[in-house]
Parts: sequence; structure tokens; C-alpha cells
Amino acid sequence: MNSSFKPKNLGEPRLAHSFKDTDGVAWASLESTRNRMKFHALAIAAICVFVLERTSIAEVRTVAERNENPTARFKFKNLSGPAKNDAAAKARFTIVDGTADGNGGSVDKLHDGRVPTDEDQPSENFFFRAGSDGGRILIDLGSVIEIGQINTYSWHPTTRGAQVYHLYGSDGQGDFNAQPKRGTAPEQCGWRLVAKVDTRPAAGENGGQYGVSISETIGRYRYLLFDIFPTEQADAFGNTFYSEIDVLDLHAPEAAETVAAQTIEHVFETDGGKYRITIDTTAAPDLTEWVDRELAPVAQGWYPRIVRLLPSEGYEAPSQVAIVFRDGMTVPAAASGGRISCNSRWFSQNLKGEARGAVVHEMVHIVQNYGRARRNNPNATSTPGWLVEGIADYIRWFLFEPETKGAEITQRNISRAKYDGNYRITGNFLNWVTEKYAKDIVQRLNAAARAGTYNEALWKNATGKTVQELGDEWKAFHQARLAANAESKINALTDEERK
Ligand SMILES: [Ca+2]
Ligand SMILES: [Zn+2]
Repeated sequence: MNSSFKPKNLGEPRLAHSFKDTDGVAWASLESTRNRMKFHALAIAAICVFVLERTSIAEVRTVAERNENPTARFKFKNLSGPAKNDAAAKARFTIVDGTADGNGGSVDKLHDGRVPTDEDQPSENFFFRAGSDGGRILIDLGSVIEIGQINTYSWHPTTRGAQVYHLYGSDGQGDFNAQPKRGTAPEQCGWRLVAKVDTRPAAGENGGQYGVSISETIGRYRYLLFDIFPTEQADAFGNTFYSEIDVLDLHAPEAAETVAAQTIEHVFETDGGKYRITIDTTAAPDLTEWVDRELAPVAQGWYPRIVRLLPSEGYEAPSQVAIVFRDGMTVPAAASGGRISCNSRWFSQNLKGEARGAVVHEMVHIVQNYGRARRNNPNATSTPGWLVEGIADYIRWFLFEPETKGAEITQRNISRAKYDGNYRITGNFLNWVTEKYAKDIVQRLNAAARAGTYNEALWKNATGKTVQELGDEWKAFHQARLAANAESKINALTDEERK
């Protein structure tokens, strides 16, 4: 939607080097939801896109948008998404001033036709070193072209999402310096200012997925110079995570192929449309077939089952679940909010083994949603981690895949058999308490954890015994079972074996 509201001039980036405002340069800016509310006193959703009027000097149009629904597809309402085969794809990118941050990707991440699959993925972005004032990047397109559009994309959950830069162009003629460092005004050495961009909202957070599109009469250039500034100086982490820069040749024969077109996403509904599950294998296309054949039916069947297994009063489990395969994770899988991240390498090595069960475990975390206790109840007790993981592994190993016997107590792990032994050990304990004392123990524990009222008295109320007493009894049961087994094995030795 276009807003009639005029943003106030946000001023120059606060930096040691400041630049004079040049007449006739388009500014792009975003207002925050919060700011907008002040003007309209209406709860109009999300962020608006708007264009400042152009002046007669530079016929440049700059539009910025903060994505309301940021995903790996980088699909914007009013802007085209990142392109793969644009003129920047084969251009040369050079850092003219400033230093790349070692935690990020190289400057070539800016034109590799790829974007991050998640909101905080340093390796898939380029950003200047933490604590620095940003820097300058030169793009050499190889020859002069008539530029139709220059688009820049960024993504980060906090202040490193917004974009602040000045853009210059040159055809390289005359008294030209291709690599002017900070302190040298580009206008003095053969460059022309094309646009000034600042997508920071006047108030509120800078985080999110941003797209900026500079278009209309940009001009004929071979070189582009980005002078990039941090979005804030309050801490060292103000340098924007830039994901992609596109330069579109006005006379390019075909429309640019967008990144979104290559996104591999399988979306399905379950439980009569109540839940919507998205599985994204863009980062691991080889897994797509397995996902469709093996994982999708499990997610479809088990997400609503887990919801029914873990009810509590007035609680609605997240209705949207995203399962996203990612590169470079250090753990097999993780859950946060309604999103499950899957380590694509670990999954491809465990397709026949633990892969499906790992997703079931993470789906339990999404349904558990115990973090809400602290948000809703200032006096919330915290639920011990061993119980959170124990419930996830109880559902996984005893309800989802009991046939794998993956959470048995054996001679090998009996020494670690404590009720708070975490993961599958606690899962085994919960299964034993369920069968022996209280069919609804997991439901009770879950409801308390979600409300922020978990305490040890719960065990005694449900079973008549403390959790320590239950733990001791459970361990003694397994010790006796294992001893009897060992004995029966000895007795079962054949004559041959007895020799
Ligand atoms: Ca990229
Ligand atoms: Zn877990």
C-alpha cells in the first residue's frame, strides 16, 4: 500500500565523515508501524512502502520495503525479488575501503544469486567488520550499460537489517578514480551521486528483511560505488547484513530469473486446514524426494497428534510450522517459535536412521511452547531442561517409533539411569511412570510447564511418590530386569557354549 504520510528527513548517517546533501537525490525511507499508528490511530498492519517525490534534476525513483512475511523466498509485495542472472552476477565486486567481517561471507556473496535461508545467517551475507564505520564497495560491470534498476536486499532480526548507503555511478571517463577511499568525495573524481538510501524507521526496530529498488533514469554507467554506513553506533553491531545486490540492464533480453523461482518449498495443510506446514529444501535439493515421500507424511500426521497429546486449558498450538533445511548448523536440528531448522548434512547422513524422529522431537518443542509461560506470567517457575527434553523424547521414542527401541535402559547406560538423565533416559522414566502410576503424568507436567507452574509437588500429587522415590524405584526395576536377563542368558547357554 502507498502511504500519503511523508517521512521526516532522517538526517545523515551519524559518522565521522559526513556528506553534504545533494539536491535532486531521491531519499527512501520507511516508517515503523509504531510511528504510523501515531498518525492514524488505526491498527493498520505492518509497514508501508512509499516513494518520495522526484525532483527535476535526477530522475531516480527509490522504493524501499520491509517484508511483512520474510522467508528464504525474499518475496516482496511491491518489489521484485533478488535475481540470479542480472548484470551484477558477472560483474567484479571489490572492497575499496573498510574491512569485511570475518564472520560473514566474502564480498562475492553480494552477487552469487543466493540469499540466506534464515534471518540470522552470517555466512550467506556480506557485512563490514563489527565496530567499524562501514566502507565502500566498487562494482565493475565490465562495460558501460544503461542501467534499468539497482536492487539491494538485506536480512537480519535486529539493527543489522535496515540499509543505509549512498550510491554513485561512473562511466569511467575523464579524471576518474575507480577506488576513492573515505575522505575523498566521489563527486570530485568522476562519480555522480545516484541515490541516497536509508530504510531506518523514524522510531522502533531496524530489524527485518529489506528490499530497496532504485529505478527509472539511473543512467549509463560501467562503475557503481556503494558507500555503506552502519545503521547505529549504540553498539558494535550496526553493519547491515547485505544478502544480494542486483544491477539490471535496461536492454537485457530477458527478465531476470529470481531467486524465489528456485526455492523448493512443499506446503501442505493438515487437520482439515487447521495447521499449515511448510518444508523448505532449497539449501538441500537432494533431500526433496525424501522429504516428500517420508518426512511430509510424518509431519502431517504427527503434528496434530502431538497437539492432542499435549493439551492445556485455553492453549492453541502454533498453526504455522516451517521446517527449513540449512547448511552449516552444528546440531542435527533445532526449534524456535514455529520454525524447525534441520542440519542438511546430518539429515542426508541419517535418512534411514534418526532423521524422521528428530523432526518429531522438534515438533514436540513447537507444541510445548513453554517460553510463553514467562511472557504471560511474571511469577512463572522454570521447567527443568531435562523434563522439556524428556517429554520430547518420550513422545518420539515411545509413541512415534517404539519399534526402534531407541530409548531402552541397557547394561551400557544403566549407570546413567537417573530420572533427570535428560533426553531418552528421562523419556524412558516418563514412560515407566505413565505405565505404572499415572496415565496422564505427561499431560499434567506439560500443562504445568506451559502455565509456568511446574514444581516437584506435582509428581507426588499425581503418583503419591516424590520424583526421587519414583526415580529410585524405576532404576531398581531396570537393574533387576537386567540381572534376570543376564542370568537367563547364562542358563540358556548351549552345551557347546558351556565348554
Ligand atoms: Ca547473495
Ligand atoms: Zn530437544
